[in-house]
Amino acid sequence: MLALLIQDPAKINYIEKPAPRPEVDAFGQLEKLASTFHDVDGLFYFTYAVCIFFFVLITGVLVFSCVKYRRKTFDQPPASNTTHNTPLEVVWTVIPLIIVMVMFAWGFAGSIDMTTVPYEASRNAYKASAKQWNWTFSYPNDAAKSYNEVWMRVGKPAQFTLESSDVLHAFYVPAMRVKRDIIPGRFQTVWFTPTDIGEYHLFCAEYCGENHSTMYARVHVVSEADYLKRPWDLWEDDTPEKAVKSAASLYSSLCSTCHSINGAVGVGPTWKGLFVKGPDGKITGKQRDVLVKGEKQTITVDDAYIMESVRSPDAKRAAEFPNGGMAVFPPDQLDDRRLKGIIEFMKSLAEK
Ligand code: HEC
Ligand SMILES: [Cu+2]
Repeated sequence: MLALLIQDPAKINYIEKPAPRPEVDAFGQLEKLASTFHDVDGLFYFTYAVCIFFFVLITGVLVFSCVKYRRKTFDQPPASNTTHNTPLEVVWTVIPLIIVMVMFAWGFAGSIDMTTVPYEASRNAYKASAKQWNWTFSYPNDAAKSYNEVWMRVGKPAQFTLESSDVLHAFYVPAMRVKRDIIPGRFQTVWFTPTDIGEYHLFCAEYCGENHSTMYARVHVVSEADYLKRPWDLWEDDTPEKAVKSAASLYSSLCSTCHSINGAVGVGPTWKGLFVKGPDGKITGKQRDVLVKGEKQTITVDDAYIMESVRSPDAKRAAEFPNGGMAVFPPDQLDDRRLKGIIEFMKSLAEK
């Protein structure tokens, strides 16, 4: 697993195994529906059929007329002097109007459905926090968190409260037919009932900066029995070695978009060489220039400095990054236990 990280840690959001290829529906146009929102598919195919029908009709008449009524000689008189045909004009205005009104009513009903959270879903409420460039999920009636992965019970309506701590993002799970913009400073909600056990894609569907394309998460829909095993809680009963491993995967979910571990400078400083191993095997922090309110100081990297860099990054900025840009992680997004795990992971990178 670490080998994978070392290959290209700066760019790739660590993914343990490749994402499953989505199954498609009978017409091969949409991901196979895995929620109760059938309406979306009905409306999509209706619109699609209408478009194809009129495309063929209009282009057909156009091509036919171009060929049949083309000018064959220079002095040929016009084929027709007709300028108006009121009945025909009424027909081609009223028929499209009716079709568009059907689409509107269908779509409006669907959008009301999607934004009116039923009581049962509101009792099974998740939170999805988006930030550049990762997702943090909290579980219904549970203090647990997971990153870039979320587990849900099959057949149980669920609500997601969406929030962003930086810029616009969008919550998009194609197989569930839900998509909702996430607006900083506002809570948005979506709900859906997953109907099939499986693994589904969750994308950020609003361009949100350099690593938008890696802002991807997975939705695991599992049985009640599997859910009760709390598959998201990697950190329960961890040994120190396992904690470093879990921290490595946290690193790739939360930090790798900006921090490399191979020396490459990214959006933020590399973690390589933050800690060094002395000849006696003792691990110590390196000397580092920081800016405190714009004043340069030299400090020794230690646990407290790392904690501070994550909780209030602007207190001491790495001197090469005078403009900051570190993502703040308050304790409700990354608790002390996990943060300490990440510090152990940083120390595990120390070389002689
Ligand atoms: C959006 C990009 C971004 C993300 C994501 C990010 N950081 Fe940073 N980080 C920065 C930048 C930029 C700096 C340099 C400015 C500063 O020191 O405030 C920085 C600085 C740091 C420093 C100080 C490093 C040094 O060399 O002194 C630490 C420690 C740190 N980040 C830890 C983390 C951890 C842990 C995570 C993941 C939980 C994380 N960062 C996620 C951008 C990011
Ligand atoms: Cu995005």
